Amino acid sequence: MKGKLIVFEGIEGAGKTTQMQRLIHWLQSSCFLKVRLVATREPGGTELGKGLRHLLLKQDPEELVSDRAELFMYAADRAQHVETFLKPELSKGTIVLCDRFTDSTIAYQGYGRNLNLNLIKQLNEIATGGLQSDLTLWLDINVEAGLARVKSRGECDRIEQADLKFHKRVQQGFAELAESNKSRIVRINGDRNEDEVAQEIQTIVSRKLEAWGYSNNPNAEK
Ligand code: T5A
Repeated sequence: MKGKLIVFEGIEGAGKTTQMQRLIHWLQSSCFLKVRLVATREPGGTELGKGLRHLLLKQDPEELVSDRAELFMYAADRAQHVETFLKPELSKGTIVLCDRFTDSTIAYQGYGRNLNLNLIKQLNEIATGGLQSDLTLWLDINVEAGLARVKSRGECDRIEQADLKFHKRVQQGFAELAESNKSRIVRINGDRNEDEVAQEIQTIVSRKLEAWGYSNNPNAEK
């Protein structure tokens, strides 16, 4: 793979979408990269995935989604995303910014829904064909604060409406993942204002890009 995969992770309302957009604008305006840059997300990074996202997040009091069905739908979304979007982009040398990836499944379906962690790791392996993020930015935020941010936007989706204990288990999942994957996952305190969080992300990402051989000189070739 010639490109790099940078993933944003965290609980509901952690600020991933906001910070990913800010990073894109900063990278584009700072002329850091002369290479192609794309943004995507899970679930919903492909046409098939958009349909799965709708099925996964809609509120339907008539039909409960079983935990295992939920797990397989996230895996199906990921398999399609990796095969038809992520791998082709990375093989072209693209820097891909992705809102959520494999750690979300471990945190939400593993810790949150209490499904078997080994089974989830195997499913992640099957869905990704072994593809891992090069850098994961974990926005760590107080659970109640994150849910309050989401609720202040209005209607909540099916997963946002799960009880507080569920979201606390998810948070614990991200904390344990970060602890055991220190070279890949970087913790960022998301309980600060947007500018402070964005500044730290820029510092981390620019150091990584330099370490990977990208130059912030607009005249330089990769
Ligand atoms: N899921 C996903 C699984 O269960 N398993 C999986 O394998 C995968 C891949 C995805 C759902 O699917 C689940 C997790 C999710 O429940 P989604 O809509 O993509 O659904 O959900 P989120 O990724 O959680 O999106 P959110 O929009 O809820 O959270 P974000 O993106 O972290 O937060 P953001 O940036 O939209 O900000 C939320 C609000 O807070 C404000 C923003 O303006 C916005 O209003 N905000 C701040 N306010 C104060 N201070 C700051 N620093 C702020 N930053 C943002």
